[in-house]
Amino acid sequence: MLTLQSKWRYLVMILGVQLVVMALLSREGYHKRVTYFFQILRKLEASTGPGIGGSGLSGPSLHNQTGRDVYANLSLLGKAQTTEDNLPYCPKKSPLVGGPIHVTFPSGLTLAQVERKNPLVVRGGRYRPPNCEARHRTAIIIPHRNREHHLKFLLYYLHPFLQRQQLNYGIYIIHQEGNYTFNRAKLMNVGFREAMREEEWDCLFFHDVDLIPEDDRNTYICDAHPKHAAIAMDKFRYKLPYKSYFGGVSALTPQQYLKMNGFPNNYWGWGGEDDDIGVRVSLGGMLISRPALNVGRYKMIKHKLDQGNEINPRRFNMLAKTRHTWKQDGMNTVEYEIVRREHLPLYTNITVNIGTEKGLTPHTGKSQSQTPVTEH
Ligand code: BGN
Repeated sequence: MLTLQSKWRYLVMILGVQLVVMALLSREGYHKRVTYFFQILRKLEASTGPGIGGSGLSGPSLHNQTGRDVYANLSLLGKAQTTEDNLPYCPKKSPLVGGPIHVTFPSGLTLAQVERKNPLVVRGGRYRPPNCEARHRTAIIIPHRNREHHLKFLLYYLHPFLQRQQLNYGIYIIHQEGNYTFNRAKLMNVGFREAMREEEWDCLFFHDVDLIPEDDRNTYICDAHPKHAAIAMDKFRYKLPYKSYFGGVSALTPQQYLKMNGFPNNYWGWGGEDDDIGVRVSLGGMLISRPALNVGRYKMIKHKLDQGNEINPRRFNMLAKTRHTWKQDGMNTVEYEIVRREHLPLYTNITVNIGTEKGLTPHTGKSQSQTPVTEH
């Protein structure tokens, strides 16, 4: 039952919308009127929670000046075929890919809603196109700790984006156990090893949890050289902050990754590890490939510097030594202990003890422990 007060609020809201629409009808062209109307509805939706599967406002037909809804075109995918054999290859250029995507962060989004929006995603966050054989197998590696809120949004946007690109893909969350200083690059090394154990991925996307791609044409496949994908972030006014920047989202084939001995293991805390990775690309004899500036666009979910990821004061010294250290520190020396591996509906969750600067410490969790995985 609605209270008298909420009935009034509802009535005032309806009247308000009608008044605005009438005002616009009298002074604008048809297209603008419709666009404004949807913008108003979307604002209302944002203030009352997302309309996923409910109001239909986020449904496939929604377009506006800043891009279309990220779930547009997904209904064109059809149902999974019963026989998987003899499927034709997917076209080189996916017919489902559009252009800019409209990215907002509505409050009230739940993982259950994201699951409902992605019925073709299977256990572990895996997907393959139902009607054609994918030309590319891409693993997404996401280092993580205490960012569940961001993860939810990333999954909401990433799943349909990758499906429209007709990829065979899997999403891996590499969760750092414990409270010791965060180590983004080492978590990426863990992700590389663990994802490659499961499947012969031909491309790995190393992806920050707070970056949402804003254009469908930013294809999540690898290039002839390591790719830096996040070249135009809103926080840097959609430009590269500096020429050698390699942070946010990057993509390498397993061969490229191993050629540069993976990523460094010894950058604890914020900063510098992405620059080190950029230097490794050239030390490995490779170049940086980048998408067009109007395509490699990302929106960053705003947040404060995390606790446990304080700025690393040693990063300048370390960076100055990369050319002497890269062969002794990287994929060939990474040590860690898998604490838990869960194949959840929207992603594979790998919880890992990566230790501290001083090496591996026994983890404190009660769950099954495994022999530390050491790569030499
Ligand atoms: C740089 C950081 C990067 C960070 C970018 C963007 C360093 C090393 C000293 C030169 N690099 O300055 O890690 O991704 O800013 O925020 O701090």
